[in-house]
Amino acid sequence: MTVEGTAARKPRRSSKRTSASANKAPGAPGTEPTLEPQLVQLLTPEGERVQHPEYDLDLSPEELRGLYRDMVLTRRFDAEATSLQRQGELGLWASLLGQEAAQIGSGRALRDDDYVFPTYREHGVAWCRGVDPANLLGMFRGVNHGGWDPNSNNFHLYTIVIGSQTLHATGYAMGVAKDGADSAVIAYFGDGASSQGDVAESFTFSAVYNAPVVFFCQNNQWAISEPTEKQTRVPLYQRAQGFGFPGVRVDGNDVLACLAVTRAALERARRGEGPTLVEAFTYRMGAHTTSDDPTRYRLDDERAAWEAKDPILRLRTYLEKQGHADAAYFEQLEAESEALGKRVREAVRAMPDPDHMAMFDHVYADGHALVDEERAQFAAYQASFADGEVK
Ligand SMILES: Cc1ncc(C[n+]2csc(CCOP(=O)(O)OP(=O)(O)O)c2C)c(N)n1
Ligand SMILES: [Mg+2]
Repeated sequence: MTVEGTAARKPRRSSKRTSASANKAPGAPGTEPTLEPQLVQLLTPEGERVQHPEYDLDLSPEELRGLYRDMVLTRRFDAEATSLQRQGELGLWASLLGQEAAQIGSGRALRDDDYVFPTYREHGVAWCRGVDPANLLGMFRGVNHGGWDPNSNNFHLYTIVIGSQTLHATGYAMGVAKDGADSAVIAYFGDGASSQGDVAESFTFSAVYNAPVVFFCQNNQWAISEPTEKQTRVPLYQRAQGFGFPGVRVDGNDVLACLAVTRAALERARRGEGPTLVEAFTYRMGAHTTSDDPTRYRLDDERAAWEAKDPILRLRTYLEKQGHADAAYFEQLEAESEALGKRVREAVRAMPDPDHMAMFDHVYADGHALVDEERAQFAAYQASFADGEVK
């Protein structure tokens, strides 16, 4: 694993972030003596296949095209959801733009019997688990509290309380180990979440109990308007070392590397060797959510620098150079993308409004006096509109 020693790091005095500072070469002017590590990479931004001494992958042309298709369709779905929010069909959307490789690579490393605990941005992982993309939109439209049965796809409901799902994953993984099963658990979280106490606690427990869990941190460089340098003085993957398990930083825009690294971490968990922290070094190309305006806090040239590392483009370049995909393939995929967008759009518009009182259901399995009181109050309020007038 690519774990490096930690060295003292001078605090940054300025809260101003310069362009792509997290990516500066070690020793570059304006950077502190740094620990910036090598990323695990198997496919460069230019679409060149490179070797790594520890991680390898031997995929057929069909499997490579499959990863490409997953990323393209996920991006198309995501763009449709953003448009639907702009058209007033969704209340909010959290885009995954730029993070397709991290999600598809890690998602395709999973076995069906593995269990996933996502945040609210894991639309690509949901796709890999077979969750109908249209079902992801119900919560963002405000018509349900989730939209899918977690047990059907071993894909938990989206979790908004930052970092809390890492504890759920750890507890679940401890249960898996007690059952003697050889499946693994993966918890997704962000760079911002890494500052949460819940995440530190889950690291402690999973390490001590040797739980079969992979912590997959998508370091997309921003937690809303806070840059990663406000979350940590060391590269995030190095946190694992202090808890007693390995950490590895992977090029989060390289779908092949994300697949290889996550696969190895899952295998390690299955062998009973405990947790791994994977830091997928990537970039949130869009806004935090549709309620956010990133031009208020980050520079255009930072985005431009990351655009050159686009996860989809580099795989397309590789497929074309290898002769694994021709123009007809790309045209057919384009048509499939458009059909997916249309299907999702129609499905969202057809979603029935829920019974207002349903929001009180399932808050507690066995009911609760406070929820009963609130239900009664709300019913009385609703009744005051009975003939269209407030009484
Ligand atoms: C416990 C908690 N605190 C604060 C928030 C508000 N909040 C929502 S998203 C977010 C930033 C999360 O950043 P990161 O973990 O990097 O994930 P990203 O959104 O970049 O994928 C915050 C602070 C929350 N949802 N839950
Ligand atoms: Mg983030």
